[in-house]
Amino acid sequence: MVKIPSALVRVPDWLADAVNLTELVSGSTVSLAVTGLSRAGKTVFITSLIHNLLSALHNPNRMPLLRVVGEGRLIAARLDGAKAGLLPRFAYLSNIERMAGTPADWPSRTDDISEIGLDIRFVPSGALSRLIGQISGPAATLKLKIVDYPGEWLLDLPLLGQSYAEWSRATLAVWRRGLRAEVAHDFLAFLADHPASEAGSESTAKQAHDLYKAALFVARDQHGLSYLQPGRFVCPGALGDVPYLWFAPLDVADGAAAPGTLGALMQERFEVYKKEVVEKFYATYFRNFGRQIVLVDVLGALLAGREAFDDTRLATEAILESFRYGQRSILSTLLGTGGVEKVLFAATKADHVPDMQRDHLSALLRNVAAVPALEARSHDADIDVMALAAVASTAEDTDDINGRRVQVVTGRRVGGTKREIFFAGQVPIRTPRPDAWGAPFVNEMPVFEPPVIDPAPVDGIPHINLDLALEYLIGDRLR
Ligand SMILES: Nc1nc2c(ncn2[C@@H]2O[C@H](COP(=O)(O)OP(=O)(O)O)[C@@H](O)[C@H]2O)c(=O)[nH]1
Ligand SMILES: [Mg+2]
Repeated sequence: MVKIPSALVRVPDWLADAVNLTELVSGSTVSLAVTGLSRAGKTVFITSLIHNLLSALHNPNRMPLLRVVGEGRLIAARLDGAKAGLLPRFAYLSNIERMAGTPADWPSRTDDISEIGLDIRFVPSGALSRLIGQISGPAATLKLKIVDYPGEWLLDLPLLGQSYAEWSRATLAVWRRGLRAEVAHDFLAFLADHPASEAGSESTAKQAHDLYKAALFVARDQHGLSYLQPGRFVCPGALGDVPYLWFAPLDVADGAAAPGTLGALMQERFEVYKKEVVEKFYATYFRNFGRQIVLVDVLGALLAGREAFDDTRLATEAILESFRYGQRSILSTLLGTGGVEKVLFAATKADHVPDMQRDHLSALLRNVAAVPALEARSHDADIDVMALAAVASTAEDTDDINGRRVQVVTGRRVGGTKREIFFAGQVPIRTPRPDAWGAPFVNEMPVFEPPVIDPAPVDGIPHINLDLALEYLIGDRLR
């Protein structure tokens, strides 16, 4: 068990004294939601973000581009106490223990929403006179609420605008093509034997649901596919195994299915799912997440090959829809006066490519998400794109490959004994053309172990652009 000191951070004495005399608690709060498809790096991102903020007073050199740190205005950062929160608490302490442990490892897999709060005390920028290094006004406290939720849930937004027949048609069209048709073989065969017009029995519906869900999991876990609907079938969260979840797409005609049929049962469940799950998520949670970061493992998708990459592109486009509400009346109605002010799309795990390739990675994500086309729309959230690594696990090096000197990264695999070279090839700045895919140079991203980490919040964790991302997301609230 790692001991974390209770006095997490120490304030320079002159600053503490000055602040105590004049402090006003402003009570300002900002919600930062961290999302992305499974394995994109949400848990690691939040753990590193918290650890680096808690450590920033001791080691400001980790986060210089977060201006409150770079300008020396941070007074204290601490985790808020246990509360009667509505959401499970994000497991920061056990995650950091794992990453700082011997042997070092990554946090275990999670697939539900969770939350954690951080109080950041700082000197507002106008209140610090740089010349004399004194505070001339009250300090402020920003309550940062960080929420981790599965990006898969955002893939359900399009369902709200679709009838069961429309959704079924669109979904089955996707599942009857290419690799997916093989993956869904058993489900598709079951559909052939059970038309929507047969009597709606509980066991047939459940069987169809189970077969469909099994196909979703095989597509995700064995083929790296990610455009998988409905999102709660793969990431149920705390929903439990409730009957309204037991549906699946069927070949149905438009309009209401005849009462008592399998089609009618499925249709009814689909509508309950939309109301109880999708609408509630947007109206209860999403609307309060003013700032959001969407993590996308573009590099992993690129290395996994064309089919996985195309699927990541589809999923990313679908996720983006949740941040465009100018014209989307369904979303505007659900969000009311709430809504997202800023969203950052971040290409994660950028420590797997050398420095000079990282701009390519963000350009690729910009292209994949079609962000240039979005920037002109005034009603949308403010959107930006960057490449980052929440935990930099590699070092830069050069190597001779096919007689050419190339930049590579090196790291030690989890469980490995010696450092290895990793060269991902040239990262393209846009989606590769169909004929450009060929055989991938490597087809898997190595899992390098985290760097050496002090479990106490003093030194922080090496990262790439984590401070820049935070400055974009919440910097304005720390001025
Ligand atoms: N090298 C490196 N690996 C990362 C980083 N972020 C995530 N990973 C890897 O990706 C895996 C999944 O990350 P995790 O945060 O659990 O993803 P989540 O499902 O989105 O919460 C981790 O176990 C790590 O192996 C990073 O910044 N650098
Ligand atoms: Mg997670």
